[in-house]
Amino acid sequence: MLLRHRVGTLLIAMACACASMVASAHAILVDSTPAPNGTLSAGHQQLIFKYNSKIDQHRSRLVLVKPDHSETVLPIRVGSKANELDTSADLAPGSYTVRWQALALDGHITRGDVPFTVLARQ
Ligand SMILES: [Cu+2]
Repeated sequence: MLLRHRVGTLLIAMACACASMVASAHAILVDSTPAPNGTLSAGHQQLIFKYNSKIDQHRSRLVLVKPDHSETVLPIRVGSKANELDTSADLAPGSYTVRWQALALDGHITRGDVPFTVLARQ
């Protein structure tokens, strides 16, 4: 009777630990270049999106929304850090957004927008 009770308690404790591990494996954007609402100079620029966990770079997506609202899928650089989506783009002055979609290793997809402004080179 006592043993059965202990096993039950142990299983509940393991389930909780597992659930919190899954929750923390979601890909959350922790840093980016450009920063949200930040600026970049016009020209060929590296764009870097850094997450709190490893992500599947082959099944994640970066879409650049240009000042005219047209959308371009940006090629994600293979071989970058496992917790980053890296790309580059030729940028003219104007208002842009990168629409990111990241697949974490737990199979969950998170999405977000990083709006930024490209300024003419001084
Ligand atoms: Cu998840």
